[in-house]
Amino acid sequence: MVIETDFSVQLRAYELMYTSFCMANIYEENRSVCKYVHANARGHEAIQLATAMQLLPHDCASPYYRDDAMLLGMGFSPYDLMLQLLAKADDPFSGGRSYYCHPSSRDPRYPLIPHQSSATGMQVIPTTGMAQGIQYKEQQGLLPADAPKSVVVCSIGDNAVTEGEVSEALQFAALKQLPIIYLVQDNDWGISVSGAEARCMTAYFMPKCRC
Ligand SMILES: Cc1ncc(C[n+]2csc(CCOP(=O)(O)OP(=O)(O)O)c2C)c(N)n1
Ligand SMILES: [Mg+2]
Repeated sequence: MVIETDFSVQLRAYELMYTSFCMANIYEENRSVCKYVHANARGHEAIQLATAMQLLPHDCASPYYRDDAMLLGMGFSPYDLMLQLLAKADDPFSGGRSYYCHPSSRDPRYPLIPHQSSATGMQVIPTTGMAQGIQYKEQQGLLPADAPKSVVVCSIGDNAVTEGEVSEALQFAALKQLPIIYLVQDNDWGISVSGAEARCMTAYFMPKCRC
């Protein structure tokens, strides 16, 4: 019996987890240089990399404001990310005009990333719209016959999920069965709001299974 021993994917993931960890430490040690508000993937590295390493250039993604490990997993370099941190003109996302980890990209080497706002939850409706656009093109036969299927990933935190517009987007995506994955990173906190406070209501409902 031959046992597969190709650990290249795991090694790459581990390398990127460690890179992300080191970047967070460097930022912390250089607070006087990294003056602006910035968040990082600390504690969230594994889920972000597991997601990013599945994405292909014809997919779309809205990374959350702490998803720098996800950006590393897509193929962006630490240098690329730090250009935005330090508001440099060569920043590949916004030419130094946005906060750290607020990506936007039409670079054909990576998934398509729409502009990311600092207002949490605001990414959800536009990103759901991208999935609707993909579905529309498929249904209308507007894509080449051999075009690969695209998926959209919308990343968000447990607290931003409580925002009203997020409910609207989830409802619409379920109704239309859109090709979108909502990745909720649940760390039980939204700055100072605990999970117990944010999720105090019990008015859940079970949607009918459409499978
Ligand atoms: C609309 C809006 N309200 C408040 C804020 C301030 N804010 C920034 S991050 C954050 C917490 C978000 O919590 P969560 O979605 O759980 O993300 P986490 O930081 O825990 O990953 C808040 C309230 C904001 N950026 N936008
Ligand atoms: Mg949270």
